[in-house]
Amino acid sequence: MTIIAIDRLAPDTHSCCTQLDAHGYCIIRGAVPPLLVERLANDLASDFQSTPHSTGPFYGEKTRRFHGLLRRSRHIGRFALDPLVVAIVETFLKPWCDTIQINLTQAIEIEPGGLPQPPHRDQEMWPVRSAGVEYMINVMWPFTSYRAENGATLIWPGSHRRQDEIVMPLEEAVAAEMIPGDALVFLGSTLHAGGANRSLDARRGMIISYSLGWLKPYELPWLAYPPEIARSLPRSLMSLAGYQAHRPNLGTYEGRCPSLLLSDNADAAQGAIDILHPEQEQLIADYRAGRLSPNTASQPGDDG
Ligand SMILES: O=C(O)CCC(=O)C(=O)O
Ligand SMILES: [Fe+2]
Repeated sequence: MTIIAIDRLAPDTHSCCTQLDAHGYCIIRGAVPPLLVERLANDLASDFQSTPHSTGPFYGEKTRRFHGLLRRSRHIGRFALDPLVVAIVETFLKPWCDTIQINLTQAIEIEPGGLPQPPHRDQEMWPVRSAGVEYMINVMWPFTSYRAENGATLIWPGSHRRQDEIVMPLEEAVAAEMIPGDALVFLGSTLHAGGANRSLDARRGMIISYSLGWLKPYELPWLAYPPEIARSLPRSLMSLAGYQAHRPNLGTYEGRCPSLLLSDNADAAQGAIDILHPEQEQLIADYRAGRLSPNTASQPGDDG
């Protein structure tokens, strides 16, 4: 099967989303300049060196992984906030949330001899499933070339439509072959795995994933980026990484939007402030005005 790729030179959210919807993944060729990937990879090189091997059958013994990438390189914003990626993510997730959030930033190295990862769907980390709802979107950014022989991510096209199948035949998988600058986007419901590295060189890259803004994220952003660090990072990034309440009143600090921790007067005593949808405010107003009573459940087709 051919790999479903899109050329960034003609960025088009609609065609990326169409491919994601049809196949569960797409590759954006030339999403960012390779030089930028090189700069980012250079910033992270010493972290790769100092990070011990992962432990456990999922992560894989011959891999190294580290997180909190938003604080490790000033180049990361160009990746995390890529307009095409954000538009794609919002198209899939915004029907189910007010705001999206960063679920995870993870650098991954698969060393020579690394075994294939067990196939999985990343959104299985949340023990709920609602038909047609995507909980997260993944973006894999390669730092080295990704080839079938060095462990390129394996994707099972169409697996997002076959969620009852825990595994699918290996022959149906494709290796997402890429070069630095490309980006592999795939749904949280798409079956995938890191491949086996049968080459002599390490395969390096990073995943930035995004989820519904009200879900518990994989990586706790307030620990990865405590306020004293968050204050030194771009606001737009920190909004995506936990410093933004989600209506109604979710993910707050002292009853307020946690973005207050990014300001200078963060320590001043402040009262709680509701963060509600207009419909919720209206419902409360209706209740107070006596327009709601226990026996007046609205009927389908009612106007109000
Ligand atoms: O390394 C890869 O290609 C995929 C990694 C992955 O899917 C995971 O760790 O959840
Ligand atoms: Fe995964």
